[in-house]
Amino acid sequence: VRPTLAVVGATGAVGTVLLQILSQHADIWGEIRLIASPRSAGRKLAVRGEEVEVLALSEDVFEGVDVAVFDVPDDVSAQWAPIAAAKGAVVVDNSAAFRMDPDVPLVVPEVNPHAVRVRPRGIVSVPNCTTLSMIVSVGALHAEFGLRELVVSSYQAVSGAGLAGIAALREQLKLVAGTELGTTPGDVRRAVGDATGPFPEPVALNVVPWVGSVADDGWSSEEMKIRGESRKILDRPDLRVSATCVRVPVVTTHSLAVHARFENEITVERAYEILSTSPGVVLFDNPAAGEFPTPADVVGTDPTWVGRVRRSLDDAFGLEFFVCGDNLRKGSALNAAQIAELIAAEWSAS
Ligand code: 2RA
Repeated sequence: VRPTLAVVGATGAVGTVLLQILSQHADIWGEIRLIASPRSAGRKLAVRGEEVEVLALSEDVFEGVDVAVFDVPDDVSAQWAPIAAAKGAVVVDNSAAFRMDPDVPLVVPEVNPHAVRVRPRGIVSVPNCTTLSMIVSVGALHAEFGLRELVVSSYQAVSGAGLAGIAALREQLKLVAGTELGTTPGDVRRAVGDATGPFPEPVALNVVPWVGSVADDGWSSEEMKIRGESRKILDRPDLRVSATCVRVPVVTTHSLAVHARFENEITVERAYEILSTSPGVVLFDNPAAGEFPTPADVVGTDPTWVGRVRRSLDDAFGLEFFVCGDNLRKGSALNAAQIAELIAAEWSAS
């Protein structure tokens, strides 16, 4: 018998992409059950070419579910993932609720697929979209050169903040379109008014050096996630990581400028070989021909795209590069689907 899959949060930004991915990947599932808040219950969504009615989240909906992918806010996952696990489902959780729990593996199938098998709580976490957008390429380079330190700056799309983030950028773009705004202090802010949506500042015609909530000593929660999650995924608890997270007026696809420092000396030639042969990575790097990844080209695709690869000028152990990854695909829904498929493969193997 094929395993039953539940998608919790089926109507959200990530849930929507997950249903598309499930419709495109090999059809390994028996029933696919769609679950959302009572507000969305009764809606019909297409998956695998069929209309499926959305059920309201309750204990009973997990009856008979083998794998449950959660794409819901942290507090909802914190409450409901253990309930689904107690009902016998393996939970694949996209929220931050369990990522740093030592009894919950944090899995990127291209980097640490073995970790999925040890899950004492019956929960497997999906890393944050910003970590995911770079870690496949970084993990491949780490396997060859031995990573010592990461210094990254992110350029994060508004869909990281869900459908509300997309709606806010679209509204703000209307408010500033065709104007001369962006030439005097505060003119964009006044035009946008209170239409900032989930962001602390206008994001149209702007960049905002703040993502997430306030953490200690001036850091943001998003920056702390990149550090903690990279350490856990790569199993390097002492890895040195500094991140600066920035929101930019892009709908979907996070980018990061990465400075990585390794134990072994770098050659760009070897880095190219690794990046061009690693699963889930596309090397697109010919600036003389105008070729480097940008979110506008990467959105809607599965891999992490890497360009601008060069050895650090003053450090033979350092590599600089730029990555773009669709934050709703590899950054969340795709990685979750890949984990769910790894777990489903245990079913057919047993
Ligand atoms: C963001 N990474 O882009 C966050 C979402 N988890 O807002």
